[in-house]
Amino acid sequence: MIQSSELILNPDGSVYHLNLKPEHIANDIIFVGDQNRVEKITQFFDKIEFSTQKREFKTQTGFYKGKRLTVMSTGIGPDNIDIVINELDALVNIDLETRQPKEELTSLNIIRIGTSGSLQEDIPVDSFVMSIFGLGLDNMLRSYLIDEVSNSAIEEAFINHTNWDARKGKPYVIKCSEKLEQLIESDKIFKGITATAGGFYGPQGRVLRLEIQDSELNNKMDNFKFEDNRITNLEMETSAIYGLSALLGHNALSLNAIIANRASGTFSEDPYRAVDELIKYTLDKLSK
Ligand code: R1P
Repeated sequence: MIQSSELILNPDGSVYHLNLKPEHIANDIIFVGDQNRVEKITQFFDKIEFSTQKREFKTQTGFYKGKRLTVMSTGIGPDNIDIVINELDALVNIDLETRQPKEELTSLNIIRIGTSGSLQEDIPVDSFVMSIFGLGLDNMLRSYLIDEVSNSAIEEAFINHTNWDARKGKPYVIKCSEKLEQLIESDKIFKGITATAGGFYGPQGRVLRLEIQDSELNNKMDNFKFEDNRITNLEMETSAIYGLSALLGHNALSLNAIIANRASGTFSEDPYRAVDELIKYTLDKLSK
């Protein structure tokens, strides 16, 4: 039995941070970072059957063209993803009454619709990127036993290429769900490795008033190649989503609207439009 200090439930039986009970979520779940983006998606729904919010975790479940979908904001960063995916998994794979893992497990389909900065000059602002791999620079996943799901060949190549300082922890690499990749891909979406940082400024090479440990890291990432894969973009959730999903048996895919190009120093003139386009594109593919 999982103790009440380990799997915390609210007085109404919902999971602690997400405020959700099992009947509140669909099998197909869209993650967004920003809580205001939830309604940008559900405005297109035929019907919304459930809404809740606690802290940055806002959830709405409803139907889009007859398909039941949940849209949920995760807030910013891999630490939040640890909360979101563990609690979602508990909703489907742990009996909350007996506090025992279920014998028959459910696989959720998780799709992130995020925003991100491109590292490649030829991946312009307002384009879309699908993350074939998540490259975690954040360490969160290293609290789990990840050897069976991580790609050590890409990890070692990246560590050597960047002369990575081991004091920052060991980067990890996890693949997306091939099933979701096939469902969503098209020739208008760039594909590549998405690097996930544990912060927005120093961890992504931004210098305001603090010197950073490796000022060349973004350039080194930008010219890293492993077979046909290059690092396309940098954000703060993908590798954590891929890692926990792979460990728990869920399918995950991360899509990002590119709103900044770090190589050319440009920022989208209308980042909301880029995100809206990605939302429409994804809903259309999911409802087919
Ligand atoms: C930083 O501004 C946030 O924006 C990006 C990053 O991953 C980070 O969460 O994604 P979202 O727009 O989905 O939050």
